Amino acid sequence: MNVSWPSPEYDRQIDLICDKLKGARNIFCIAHPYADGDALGSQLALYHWCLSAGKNCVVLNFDALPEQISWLPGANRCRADLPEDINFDLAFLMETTEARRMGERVEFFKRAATTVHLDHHIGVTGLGTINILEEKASSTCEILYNILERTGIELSRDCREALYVGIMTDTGNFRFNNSTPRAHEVAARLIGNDLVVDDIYKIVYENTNYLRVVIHGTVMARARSFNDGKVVASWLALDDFTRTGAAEVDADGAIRNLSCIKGIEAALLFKEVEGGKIKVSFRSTGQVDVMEISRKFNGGGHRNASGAQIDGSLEEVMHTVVSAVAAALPPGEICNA
Ligand SMILES: [Mn+2]
Repeated sequence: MNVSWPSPEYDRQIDLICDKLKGARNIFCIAHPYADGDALGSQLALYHWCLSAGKNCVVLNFDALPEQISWLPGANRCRADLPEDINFDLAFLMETTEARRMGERVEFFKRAATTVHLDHHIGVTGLGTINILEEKASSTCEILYNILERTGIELSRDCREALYVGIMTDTGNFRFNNSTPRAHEVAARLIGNDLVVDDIYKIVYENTNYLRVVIHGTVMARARSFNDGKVVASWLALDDFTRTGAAEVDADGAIRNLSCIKGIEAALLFKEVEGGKIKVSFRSTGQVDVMEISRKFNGGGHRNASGAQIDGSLEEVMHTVVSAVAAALPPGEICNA
């Protein structure tokens, strides 16, 4: 059910889940593939609540955890199977917008007598016997906080830390529009007097590696400006990776250093990959619909962030794509690409 906080109906759903939690003996939880801070944070918060409440909780996860979140207390308790000899009273599905991405996870989910689906996206409805899908919540962790604090059991430090990391990462460290007063209020209560937020920030966001810094530096050093600074582009050749030893994944996020330049409309990063192909990342800061442009090159994405893979040399592809972006600039701009 799609309900909003605060409302009597929302309270009713929360109370219902609290009753199920208190009555349950064996609980398990599952989240979307390649867990992020919110998915894993909500699973581990539930795990730590269960520890405090004297309940058995299995945290299911089938993938390797990214370093930014694998340090969370309890992350080493994740497992890829459910014990066959246990009857589960209750299961939680955290954050599942696309059922087709879930594979066998949905089957696992249905193995409990009562199933609860929590999400702050309205994607698939009706997966659980109880569902709280609330778009106004900053994160799944914010919804889970509303439930756990209502149980009356004091939230342990580990539980609060997991919830905090979920809210922090989903709000981009409290920068995005979903950093609502409610998200801040919940974060304040989670911090209490014992979470050290700068330590958490550093381990999540300032835990980079040397090669990543080198490859991002190459992207920044090569930045070229077009159309009076409205378009900024940079590139990486195959040789940049062999020369430095950096992996392609190290270049992830490098386009952000370009898209935060004042006054630009679009940022582009061209990355040569094997077989004479160029991966292009597009970012728009406002009016240019980069999804539309990337579609012309058989790519896709969102209005403000998209990508495509194009055959050709770096030089040819850069020229073609920069021209296409220049042509899509708001009226009054001169194309000099
Ligand atoms: Mn989320």
